[in-house]
Amino acid sequence: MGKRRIVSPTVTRKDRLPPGQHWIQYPIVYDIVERVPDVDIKKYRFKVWGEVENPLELTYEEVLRLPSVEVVADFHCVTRWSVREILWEGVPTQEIIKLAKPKEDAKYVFVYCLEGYTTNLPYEFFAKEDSLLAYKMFGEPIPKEHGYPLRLVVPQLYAWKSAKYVWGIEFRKEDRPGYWEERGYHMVGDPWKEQRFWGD
Ligand SMILES: Nc1nc2c(c(=O)[nH]1)N[C@H]1C(S)=C(S)[C@@H](COP(=O)(O)O)O[C@H]1N2
Ligand SMILES: [Mo]
Repeated sequence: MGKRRIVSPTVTRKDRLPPGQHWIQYPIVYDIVERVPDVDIKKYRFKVWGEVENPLELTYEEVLRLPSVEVVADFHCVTRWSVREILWEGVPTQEIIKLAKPKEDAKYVFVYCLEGYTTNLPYEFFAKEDSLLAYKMFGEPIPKEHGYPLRLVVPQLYAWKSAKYVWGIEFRKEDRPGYWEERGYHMVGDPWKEQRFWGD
C-alpha cells in the first residue's frame, strides 16, 4: 500500500505563483555558515518542549518510526525564486501536535537547528496539513545541504521558515524573532501577502 500523499495547497491554488516571484528548476542552497557540521546520528535527539502537555525527546530511529506522509509542495524563497512540486517525506507536524499536545496558549513555534540557525512562525502555519518534519526529498534521504537529518518544511511560508538540520521545537505563548527575523525579515512571512520584511 502506498504512503498517504498530500498535495499542498501551494500547488493547487489558482494564484499559484506568489507576487514578485519567478520559477526556477531547483532550490538554491542557502546557509548562514560556510560549513555545516556533520551530525553524529547516534547522538542526535529531536526535542519538543515549552507550552506542551507532553515534552518529547526522540532518537532519529524513533523519528523514522513515527507515522509519515508524502507532501508535494512548491517552495518560495524571499529572494524571489520559486520551485515547483518538491516531493518531501516525513512526519506531519499534525502528528507532532498529537504526541506533544500543545496547550491552548501555544500561539507560536520557535525552531532550533544544529548549526545555530533559528526561526519563528505562528502555530497556525506550523499546524497546516502540508507542514512536515522531512527526512526524505524526492524519495531519497534528504541530502545534507537540504537539511539532513531533519527539516521543518512549511510550504505556505517563505523558505527561510523551512529550517534545515532541526533538533528542537519550542511551543511558545509569545513570539520571538529567529535569525533572519532579528535582521528585519517578517515574523510571519506569507508569500501571497508579500510579507518579506517586518512592516510589509
Ligand atoms: N538551518 C538552516 N535552515 C535554513 C537556512 C539556514 O541558513 N540554516 N536558510 C534558509 C533559507 S534563507 C532558505 S531560502 C532555505 C533554502 O533551502 P535549501 O538550502 O534547501 O535550498 O533554507 C532555509 N533554512
Ligand atoms: Mo532564503
